[in-house]
Amino acid sequence: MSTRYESAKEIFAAAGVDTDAAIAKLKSVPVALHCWQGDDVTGFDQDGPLSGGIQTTGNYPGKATTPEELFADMEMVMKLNPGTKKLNVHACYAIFEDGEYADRDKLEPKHFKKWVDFAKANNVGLDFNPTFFSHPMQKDGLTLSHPDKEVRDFWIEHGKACIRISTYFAKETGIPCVMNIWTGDGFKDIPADRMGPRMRYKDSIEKILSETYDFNLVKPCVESKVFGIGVESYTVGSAEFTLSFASEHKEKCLPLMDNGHYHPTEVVSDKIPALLCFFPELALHVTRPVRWDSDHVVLLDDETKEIAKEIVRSDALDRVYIALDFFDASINRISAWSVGFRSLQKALLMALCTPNAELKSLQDKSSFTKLMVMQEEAKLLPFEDVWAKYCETCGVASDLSWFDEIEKYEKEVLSKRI
Ligand code: RNT
Ligand code: ZN
Repeated sequence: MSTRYESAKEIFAAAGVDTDAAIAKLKSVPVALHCWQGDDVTGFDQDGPLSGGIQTTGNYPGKATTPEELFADMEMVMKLNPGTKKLNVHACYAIFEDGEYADRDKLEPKHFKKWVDFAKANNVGLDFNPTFFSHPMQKDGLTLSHPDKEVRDFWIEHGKACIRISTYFAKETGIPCVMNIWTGDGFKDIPADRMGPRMRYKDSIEKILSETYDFNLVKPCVESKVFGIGVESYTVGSAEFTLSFASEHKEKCLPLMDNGHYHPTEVVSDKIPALLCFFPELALHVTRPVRWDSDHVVLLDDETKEIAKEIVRSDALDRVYIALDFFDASINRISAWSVGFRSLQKALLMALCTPNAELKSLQDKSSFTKLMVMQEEAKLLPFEDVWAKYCETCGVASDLSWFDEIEKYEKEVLSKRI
């Protein structure tokens, strides 16, 4: 294996790429692993179905139904896959002990102490999300933009509680906590007033952000969306709304782009360098939309590679917070997590192993013929050997034995769950 790597290293070096440096760099880049792939976005704070503009499909056996099961599954994913991880937790994953319960507006750091213990035990940071869905106070499909002040106030209190919990996460782990605000607020059919809900949404998010926090520790984000299931005609937090909001509040929040949330021919890869011209930092949800925001498992497809390339070429690995966001309930969930995590790692490593400086200089010289030739040539560089080396240095399998472990775990653990 190492002879193969030595040979690949020479080939890359001849193309102007230092593969050792690429491997070392990737190890310093955290990617957030979303807890909600483990249980189809169910959470622990309520018994109802997933509702409010998102949907999982599939009924594969073995999903986690308790915190202990979810922790065990996530530990397995972290162990099997290379790279630096962060855990991404939703507020509906609060862990209540001894029969206590707190509604979303009353959540406290103590309800997430087990998550902190789990993160510390695995030496990873934590990201957080208020949960504005799957709850009876989401009325008529609306939360922060509802015309009724009582509804809005409930969700504003939830948002503020989540900022306090995010501060707790950042202080406990010593790693900044990205806190993403996404709501499914919108209408199934044609609205009579498009601006009113947006003005209320703006005011509500501003009220949430009036909670005191240190922007070095807590990074609130606003995520846009084009449409949701059951809210096909109008989304309050549209792309223009969200981007304008983030731009007006640059000193206290970031824009977050989910690549399933745009019209089908728009690409987030192109939006990354556009936003980097104006925002010091931004956040991403990497997903795979199939015809709509279907949240399929991330693969090593063209757009995933382009997203990684744009971050690397913009020299923005420390300005872009990368998180995964998909939930497939039709296949083994640990495998889904692993394929998604590995795909993004591969895309980032490929981007770091691309002769970006040379390609850029061809563009700047307007040598477009050679640029096309070189870009095509770069696709055939022996990346597989660099990936194998990266996996080896991270202490994980680069061959399919990681999947053997998942099959074993399915047989011994998952299949015994009811
Ligand atoms: C939904 C958004 C949002 C959620 C998570 C669970 O369309 O992408 O980010 O997927 O908050
Ligand atoms: Zn998302």
